[in-house]
Amino acid sequence: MGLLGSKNPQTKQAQILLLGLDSAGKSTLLYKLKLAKDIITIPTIGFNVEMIELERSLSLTVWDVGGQEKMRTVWGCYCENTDGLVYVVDSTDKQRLEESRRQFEHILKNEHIKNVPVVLLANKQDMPGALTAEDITRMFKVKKLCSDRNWYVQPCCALTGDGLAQGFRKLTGFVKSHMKSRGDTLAFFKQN
Ligand SMILES: Nc1nc2c(ncn2[C@@H]2O[C@H](COP(=O)(O)OP(=O)(O)OP(=O)(O)O)[C@@H](O)[C@H]2O)c(=O)[nH]1
Ligand SMILES: [Mg+2]
Repeated sequence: MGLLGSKNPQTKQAQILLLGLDSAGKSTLLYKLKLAKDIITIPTIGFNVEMIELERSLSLTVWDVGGQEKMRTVWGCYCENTDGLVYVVDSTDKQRLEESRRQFEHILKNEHIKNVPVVLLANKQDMPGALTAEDITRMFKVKKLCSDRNWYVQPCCALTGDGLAQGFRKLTGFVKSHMKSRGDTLAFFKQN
């Protein structure tokens, strides 16, 4: 699984939390990114964790936590030390969109992920009638909820992989500047 870290000593490590309701497509997209393969998933009870290196300078340890109702109660336990949040939405599941939005709003209030950058993945874009990234941005009130942090909404399809690398690259950029500004603040406090 490669959790021991990158071979390159210059590579920084970031902890990424991957959340969203059950069946949003979290595990499918994680393994599509990791293995470039289609896998048949089963609902995640507990979590999966994988290391993904999209660029040499930053390695992402991605925590994919199950999204079933009983699992959502423990999402908060995974927030400590998180450097970036990826929130996956099933863009075809209009019935549970409000539930997904409420869970998103709730997790953003966790003090451990205050100011942590967010990428929302508007997944299942291959399906007819899927809501667009613009629809999800508006319906999730992302501008308002994420006014204290960097955010981006990326349309994607976990089955084909379309949009996944773009979404994670955007996150990587955000995470780097977040880690840098946090490092600068720590350095400031150490000096003063
Ligand atoms: N059509 C389509 N189906 C998808 C896509 N992504 C995932 N799926 C399907 O959605 C179902 C659920 O996917 P998972 O990856 O297991 O969902 P999950 O978010 O990990 O769910 P939990 O582990 O229960 O939280 C599977 O049948 C996937 O094949 C997509 O982009 N398009
Ligand atoms: Mg899963």
